[in-house]
Amino acid sequence: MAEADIALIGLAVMGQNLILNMNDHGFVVCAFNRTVSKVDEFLANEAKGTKVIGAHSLEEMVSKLKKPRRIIMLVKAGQAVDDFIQKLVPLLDAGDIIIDGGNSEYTDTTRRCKELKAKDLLFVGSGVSGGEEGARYGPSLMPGGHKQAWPHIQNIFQSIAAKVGTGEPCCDWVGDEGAGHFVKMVHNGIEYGDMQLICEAYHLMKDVLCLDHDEMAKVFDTWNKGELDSFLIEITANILKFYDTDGKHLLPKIRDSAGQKGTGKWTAISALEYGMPVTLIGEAVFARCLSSLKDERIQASKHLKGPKETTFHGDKKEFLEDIRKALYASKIISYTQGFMLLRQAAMEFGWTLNYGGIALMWRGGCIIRSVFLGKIKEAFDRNPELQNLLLDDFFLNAVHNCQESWRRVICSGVQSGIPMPCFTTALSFYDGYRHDMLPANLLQAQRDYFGAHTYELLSKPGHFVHTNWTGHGGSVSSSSYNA
Ligand code: NBP
Repeated sequence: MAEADIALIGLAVMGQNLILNMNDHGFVVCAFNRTVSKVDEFLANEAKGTKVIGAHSLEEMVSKLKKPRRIIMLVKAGQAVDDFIQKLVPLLDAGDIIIDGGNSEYTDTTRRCKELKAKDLLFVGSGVSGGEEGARYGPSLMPGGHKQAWPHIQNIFQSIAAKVGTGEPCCDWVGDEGAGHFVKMVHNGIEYGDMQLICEAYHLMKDVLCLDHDEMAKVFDTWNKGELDSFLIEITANILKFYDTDGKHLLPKIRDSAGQKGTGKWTAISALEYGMPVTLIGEAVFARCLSSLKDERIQASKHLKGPKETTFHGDKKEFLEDIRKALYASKIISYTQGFMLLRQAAMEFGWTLNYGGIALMWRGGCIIRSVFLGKIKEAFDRNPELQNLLLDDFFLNAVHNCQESWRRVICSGVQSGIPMPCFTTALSFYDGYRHDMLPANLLQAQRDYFGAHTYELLSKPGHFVHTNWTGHGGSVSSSSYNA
């Protein structure tokens, strides 16, 4: 009997929690998993006493679904998604909907949209953020793909999503093809940036100001009451005050070698591919790479010297406020760059993205949730055509207000030999973006000098000329040679 509103394939941590979340909101979910024994285990344990039903084959699962059938997969990204799609296609009817809620690459989602459109099936690739807790009690959901599917899944998605403000759901339709997964990818990249910025602030507090862990925890707790109010600042305070079973702080015992699963790297690769200067996320990825060279760094630390004088002589309280402002300004730059990448991708792929809506989707439920994202939403509400976040009055004033502190922190940190890849790249981006004239005139001249690549004159943009700089090279220009 067709009794289930939706089926979910993939009974690992995300899938199970999302099912229970949907159940809480009154939807009947049919659960399925590749290893079928997990279906019965789930029904007998976590889902006991709920309306969740199970299936022991895909055929049984499909037969239990109301039409149009809605099937969401939360399985390992990659081949597993294609394998399930291939098995589902012959069992479904035109207009049925397959949703991939895993961390798939947006290019795969775009490909799957095309493949399934040819079979008259609807496909949605949805970013799901917030981890286990989010999946259970309200994730941030970023669906994209075939828009005809949206009216059939909107109620389920917006019911189970996190809510902010007066109950606005952190879920809205993102755009065509792989737009949902692209936005999720950029979210993860921004997460890398936010985390690295906090780490740089921690490094400065620890090694320049020589604060102990409890003092630092207090600082982060205070910061969490102001404009930096966010999940990541909150958990940083909690981590700093966490004691191990031996009565000592746990944090200094943790090996300083960062892991990564790839979504930050994908964001940086996309930025390079579409020519957007998303420098902060790139630096955050490289900072993790550098941290992972732990053994090499231990060797290097025995040979490579830093500055002799690292003690801080100024006013600690004032410097802490400078660090807070440097973090805030750098964060503004990171989100500015992230939205620049989204805008560029939208142009490349012909997507219509709702930037304010995206900020709202990230406002709650996910790892980068923050009060700050509400300000971004307001900026795009004020001007949906806003070309760059830095040009919104609120953010422009915020950066102006932080600027002197930001520069002071970077000077002091550099003089003390503290690595601050994200603080510094953010300031370099800011200084680059605000210059109407950059030294790229020299760069163009160099390119033309050695490779006859041509250049434009300021007085004649769009008109490319070549100069015979040496008197030997002739006047033929290059159109294909790229060095
Ligand atoms: P996993 O990413 O660990 O995937 C486990 C599920 O994938 C199980 O149902 C497993 O079936 C199935 N699976 C695997 Br593994 N290989 C398969 C294959 N070749 N064919 C069919 N099924 C296969 O689970 P998760 O951590 O719950 O994450 C689910 C998705 O959500 C992933 O794409 C993940 O990246 C994404 N995500 C995770 C988080 C998080 O915090 N964990 C957050 C946001 C998004 P089995 O039981 O038979 O092995």
